[in-house]
Amino acid sequence: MRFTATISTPLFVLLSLIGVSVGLVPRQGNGDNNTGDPQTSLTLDPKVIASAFANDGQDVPVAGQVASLTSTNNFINFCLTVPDLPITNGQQIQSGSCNPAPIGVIPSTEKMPSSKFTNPKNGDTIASSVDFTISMAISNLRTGNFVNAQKSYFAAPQQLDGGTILGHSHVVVEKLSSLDQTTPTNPKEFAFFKGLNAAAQGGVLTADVPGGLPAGTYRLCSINTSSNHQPVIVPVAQHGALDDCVYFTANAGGAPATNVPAPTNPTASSAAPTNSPTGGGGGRSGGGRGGGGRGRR
Ligand SMILES: [Cu+2]
Repeated sequence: MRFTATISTPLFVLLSLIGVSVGLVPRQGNGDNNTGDPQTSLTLDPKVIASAFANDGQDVPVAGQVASLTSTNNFINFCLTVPDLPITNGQQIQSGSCNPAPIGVIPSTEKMPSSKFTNPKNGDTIASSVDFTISMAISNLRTGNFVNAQKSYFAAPQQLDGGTILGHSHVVVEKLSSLDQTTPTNPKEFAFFKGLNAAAQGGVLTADVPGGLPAGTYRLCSINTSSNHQPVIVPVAQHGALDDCVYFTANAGGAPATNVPAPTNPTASSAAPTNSPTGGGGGRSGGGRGGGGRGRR
């Protein structure tokens, strides 16, 4: 770069001191796109513009359908429209934020994730306050991939490996008033939560629940996500559920839930504290057992 070479040392030092990087001196035209790395360029490459975003969709009206927001620049500056909100910036901001990362890579319909709990199964009754292991069969998710949940939450697009979404799962247990409860639950409250950081063994993910659960009725659901903890995204609107939920009871007379072996990966739990997939929250609410490490991850 001749420009750089001709800058005198004192000038270069001055530029550095005032925070001007020679590399960031604006270039004219589209030089960035021709010579620079498009993954570091601040210029939108026309090749990735989704031209259909300019259409609000109302040219094909459907009763009750609302107009889409439109954009001719992939919404790259969208968060400027909500100036009162901070940029998510990799954090789990409880008061709300605006996230600028694109959705990313979407698999084919042949690779849509699905999961099903194998323990407890729907309708099971397990022994209350006794250790048990949640297990869940999962397909079409390259598990074991999770990023730092405190620094990189929603901080990168969904990615695939060999056509399969890279990611991990989580399980959450919510206490219900009864198995046939019809009122919505409060997502801020749960009896147990765990990020399943380890890769599936034989297609099955597991989570130990030390001490088990107090007597009661519960809903157990999966949260299948990409590496950056965002819910998995699939190519079509009409698809089967990408997650599972089962309903079960814990009571003193319940059968010990021992129909699955203990996890074979001893790091499944120990990996979590510093890489807590969904971090905060904590399981201190809901089931009454709260606090402690349970639910923290
Ligand atoms: Cu996660």
